[in-house]
Amino acid sequence: MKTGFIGIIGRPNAGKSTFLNAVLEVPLSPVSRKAQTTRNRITGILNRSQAQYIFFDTPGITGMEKPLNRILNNTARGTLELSDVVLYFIDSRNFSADPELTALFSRSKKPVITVLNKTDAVKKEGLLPIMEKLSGFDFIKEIIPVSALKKKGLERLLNTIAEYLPESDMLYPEEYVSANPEKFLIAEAIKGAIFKKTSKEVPYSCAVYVEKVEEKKNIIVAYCTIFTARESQKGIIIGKAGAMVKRIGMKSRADLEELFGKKFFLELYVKTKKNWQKDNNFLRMLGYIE
Ligand SMILES: Nc1nc2c(ncn2[C@@H]2O[C@H](COP(=O)(O)OP(=O)(O)OP(=O)(O)O)[C@@H](O)[C@H]2O)c(=O)[nH]1
Ligand SMILES: [Mg+2]
Repeated sequence: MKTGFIGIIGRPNAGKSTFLNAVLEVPLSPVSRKAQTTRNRITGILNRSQAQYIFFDTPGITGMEKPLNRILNNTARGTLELSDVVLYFIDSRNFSADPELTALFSRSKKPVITVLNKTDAVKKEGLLPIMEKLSGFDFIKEIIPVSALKKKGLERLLNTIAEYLPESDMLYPEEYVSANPEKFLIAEAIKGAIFKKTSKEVPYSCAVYVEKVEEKKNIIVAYCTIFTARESQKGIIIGKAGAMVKRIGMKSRADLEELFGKKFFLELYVKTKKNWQKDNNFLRMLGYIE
């Protein structure tokens, strides 16, 4: 059989996480309308009779070189090195030439499958100019149109990916959906809920730390802290009489129960950690840097 690593790389909001969740059929990786929802490398494992696919979902690569952006970009770049094949995710609704990404792919020498996503939202003719712009790159081995949202074209894409994976036995037991630790997945779910429920700069100013997880017979109990960069944002996260933090808790609990197939109880605390984005020790504690 085939087994290998697949890096999912692209600009923010291209639909990378939506794709991963669609093929895994569980809400593993947070999705939102906002750019930069994904902040760490997330591993998703899909088992099929012909192949074991080990996907890496990554933060969208941006040009802005703020400290946190640099870390997110490095996560995406580092993923290239680990991958057997790369999925170059494109939002077909608004593609423009991408010299930064194509240079990155060219240097990596990895085979690239270009995925034209969101085809449910564009006319077929709209794809031709994109294909033309990409035709000169010899590292692009295939171009496949899909709709991650409507789950169209995904089987064809999976079959194509398998052609580029090495012959190997499975690397993970069949029941694994992810290689990320439990604490990490819980933090991701909470961050995802914050992205869904809050607006403007607020979600970008939040970090989540999972202190303790207790696995009981019928329920998983997790003690977690949401850190905000400013005191005013703490008020927004808590909300009137705690309404917002309650909504965040309900949404993340629902996702986690679906993901783990078990009942969840989340104990959520909210604290301020001034300018945490610039605090290297804090970033290390959160796992953004090693
Ligand atoms: N119409 C349409 N919308 C899609 C499709 N795939 C994803 N989206 C939407 O695009 C938005 C971004 O999706 P994400 O999956 O979070 O994108 P991402 O590439 O992971 O974004 P970052 O993590 O920020 O880099 C969400 O609102 C999705 O619902 C698609 O095939 N069609
Ligand atoms: Mg994402």
